[in-house]
Amino acid sequence: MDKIDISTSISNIKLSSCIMNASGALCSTEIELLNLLKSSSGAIITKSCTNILRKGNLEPRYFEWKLGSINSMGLPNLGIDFYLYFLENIEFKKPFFLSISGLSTEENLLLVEKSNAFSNIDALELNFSCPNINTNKKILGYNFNEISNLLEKIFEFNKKPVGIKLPPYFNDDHFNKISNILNKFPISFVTCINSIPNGIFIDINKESTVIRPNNGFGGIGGKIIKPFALSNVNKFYSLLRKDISIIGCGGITSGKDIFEHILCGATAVQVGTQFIKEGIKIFDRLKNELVSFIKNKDYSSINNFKGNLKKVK
Ligand code: RRO
Repeated sequence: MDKIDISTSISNIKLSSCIMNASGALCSTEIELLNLLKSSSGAIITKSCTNILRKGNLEPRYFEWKLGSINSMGLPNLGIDFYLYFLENIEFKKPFFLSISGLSTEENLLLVEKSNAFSNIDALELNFSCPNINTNKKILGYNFNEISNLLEKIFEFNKKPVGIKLPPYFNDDHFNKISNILNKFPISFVTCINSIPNGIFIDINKESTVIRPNNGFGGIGGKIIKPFALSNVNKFYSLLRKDISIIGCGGITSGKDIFEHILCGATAVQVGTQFIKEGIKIFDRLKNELVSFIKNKDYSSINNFKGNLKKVK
């Protein structure tokens, strides 16, 4: 049997498989992270963290149905020190990404500074797109001036590979503006997309919302958001510098979905809702499905078709 190569690299970080978890999905506690370390995911990313532990929003705060999920978790996490020290006495062989989500410029700078002192952290994913915090304020990813100022400050001292978790964008003006900013900084990757903000899901029997926080409004993930994830991956593939990798995230439930993300330009993919639904065995299943799909297409590596999406003429 010919070997199908689904390994990939982001900056100089090598992933044996291009499939990993999405931040927020079963990656908050020691047990969850140890499970991921043992799994066949190509890398691991943590739940977005803040400087101090947060309990998050009141429950119920997560709900899933056939086509997707809605959440308003409110950034529950164990605090950055837990994620930094958790790795200290553990032998591990795969890349470890730390997701950070400070609630102010000062906090973000502190989180970047702290993580720079830990050689076990391979890369940072700056979460600029949490839909459930300060819902009366703009999501950072939609505040272009603030992003520019924050990145300016971070790159005055940061030495780690940095990526940005972006919210979904829906018009060319936004795609162009954010791309122009990101292209000015030595970032290694973007991850797109975070959940689509301010959705609502209704329990028809109870005639009620299904999550408690924020009057039932929350971020939408899962199958239903795939067309928007793919469009964002593909737009950024054409607009960003070629040395900026794209991690596709949104709507992945099968090997075919991963193929589509890579065809749009993704270098790796993250799985959130379906990982929560299916558990840790998902990484073996997706890997097998992707390898079979690639083989049937007569390709031998993800690089044979990455970014080759054809457009109807
Ligand atoms: O914790 C959350 O409410 C949350 C975060 Br930080 C995020 O980035 N995306 C999301 O859907 N939920």
